[in-house]
Amino acid sequence: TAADVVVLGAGPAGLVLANLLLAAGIDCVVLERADRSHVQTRARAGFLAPNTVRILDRHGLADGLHRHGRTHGTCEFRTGDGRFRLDYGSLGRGEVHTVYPQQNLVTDLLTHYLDAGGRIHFETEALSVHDADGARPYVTTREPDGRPARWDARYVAGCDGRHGASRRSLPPTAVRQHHDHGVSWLGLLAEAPPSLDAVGYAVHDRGFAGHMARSPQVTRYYLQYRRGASADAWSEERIWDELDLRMRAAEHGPLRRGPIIERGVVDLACDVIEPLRHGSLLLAGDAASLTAPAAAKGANLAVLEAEILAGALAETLAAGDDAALDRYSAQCLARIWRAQEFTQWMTGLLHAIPAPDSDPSGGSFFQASLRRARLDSLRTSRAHQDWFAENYVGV
Ligand code: RFL
Repeated sequence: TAADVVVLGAGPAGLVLANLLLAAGIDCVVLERADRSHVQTRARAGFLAPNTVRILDRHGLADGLHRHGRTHGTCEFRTGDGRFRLDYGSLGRGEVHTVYPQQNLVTDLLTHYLDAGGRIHFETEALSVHDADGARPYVTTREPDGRPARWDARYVAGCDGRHGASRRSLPPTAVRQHHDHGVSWLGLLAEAPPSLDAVGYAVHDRGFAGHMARSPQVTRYYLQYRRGASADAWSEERIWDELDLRMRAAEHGPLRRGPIIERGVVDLACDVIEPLRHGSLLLAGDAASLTAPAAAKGANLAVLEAEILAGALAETLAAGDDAALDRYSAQCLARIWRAQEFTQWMTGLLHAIPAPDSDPSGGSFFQASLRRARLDSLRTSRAHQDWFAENYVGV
C-alpha cells in the first residue's frame, strides 16, 4: 500500500498520467472509486481537439481513436434569421476534431495501462489526502470490502474530478474561483443516427438546442432546461417536439428520432482552483478546473494537464529537485483560463440568459439583440470566423 505516485481517479486525466508515469519507469498506482464496468461505460465527452490527438499519438495511446474515430470540421448555427455553416476545419489553423466517445478512450487507456503491467484498484474510494505539505503524504481509503486503509506516497495526483477527495483535502490557502453561467441543459443520448452532418447549434427564444454526432447509431442532443427541474420531467415525445421546434426542423429538415437511452441535467457552471500544486498534492483535469460543456474543453484540458504533470513528476523524481513541479501550475493555468474565456463567450452566444422558462420574453431584449449581432458577425466576418475556429478546436 505504497507508491511513489498515488493517482486518484481513472478518468482521462488519471489514466493518461498513469500510462505516462509507467512508461517513464515511475512506481505508481491508481485508486478508483467506481468499478471497472462503470468507468468503461460512462458516456460524456466526444470531441477531441487536435492537440489531444497529438498528445495521445506521441505516447502510443491513439490506436483506437484512429481506427474508430471520425474527423469532424463543420458546425451549423440555426437562428431566427436562417442558418449558416462554418467549415472550421478550413478556417483558423485548418484543424479538425476527432469524434471518439470518452468511454472508448478511457477503455483504450485502461487496457493499455493494464497490458503494460500498471497497477489499479477499483472500488477503492479515497477519503482524504493527508500531510500534503510534507514529503510523506498519504491517502486514506475505503477498500472494496469496506475496510479503511492507508496508501503512502511521495506525490499524490488528484485526478478524481469535481467531487473527489483531492478537492476536499485542499488547504485553506487554495483559492476556488467560481462562476455560474445561470443556465442548465438536459443532456440526452438518443439511439438514433445523427440528423445532420455537422454539430448543430440552435439559438431560439425557447432556449438553446444542440446536436452532436457520437457514432453512426448514437447522437447527443442538448436542450436548455429549467434550473432545478428533474431530468425525467419531460416525456420522450415532449423532448423530440421541443428539439424539432428549436432546431427548426420544419424549415431545415426532420430530426431522426429514436429511444432516449440516457438523460441528465447539467448546470452550466465553471471554476478554477489556484494554484494546482499544494505541496505534494497536484491537481489535474476536472479536479483542477471545471468548464461548462458548451465548448467541449473539459476532457481535452484533462489530457493536456496529465501530459504536463507526467513530465514534471518524471523530472522531479529523477533530479530530486522540484522546479518542474513548481512550474506546473502556471503552465496549466494559462491554458485553463483561455478555455474558460472561450467557453464563457460560447455560452453567451448560445443562450437566452436568464433561462427562458423563468423569463417568458427569452432573456432581456438587450441581451437578445447583442446575441443576434454576435451571430451576424460570426456569419459575415472572415476574421471572426478564423478566431472562432482557432479557439473552438484549441486548448
Ligand atoms: P473524470 O472523468 O470525472 O474522472 C474522475 C474519476 O475519479 C473517480 N473518483 C474517485 N476515485 C477515487 N476516490 C474518490 N474519492 C473519487 N471521486 C471520484 C471517478 O469515479 C472518476 O472515474 O475526470 P477527469 O479525468 O478530470 O476528466 C474530465 C472529463 O471527464 C470532463 O471534463 C469531460 O467529460 C467534460 N465534458 C466534455 N469535455 C470535452 O472535452 N468535450 C465534450 O464534448 C464534453 N462533453 C462533458 C461533456 C461533461 C459532461 N458532464 C456529464 C458533466 C458532456 C457532459 C454531459
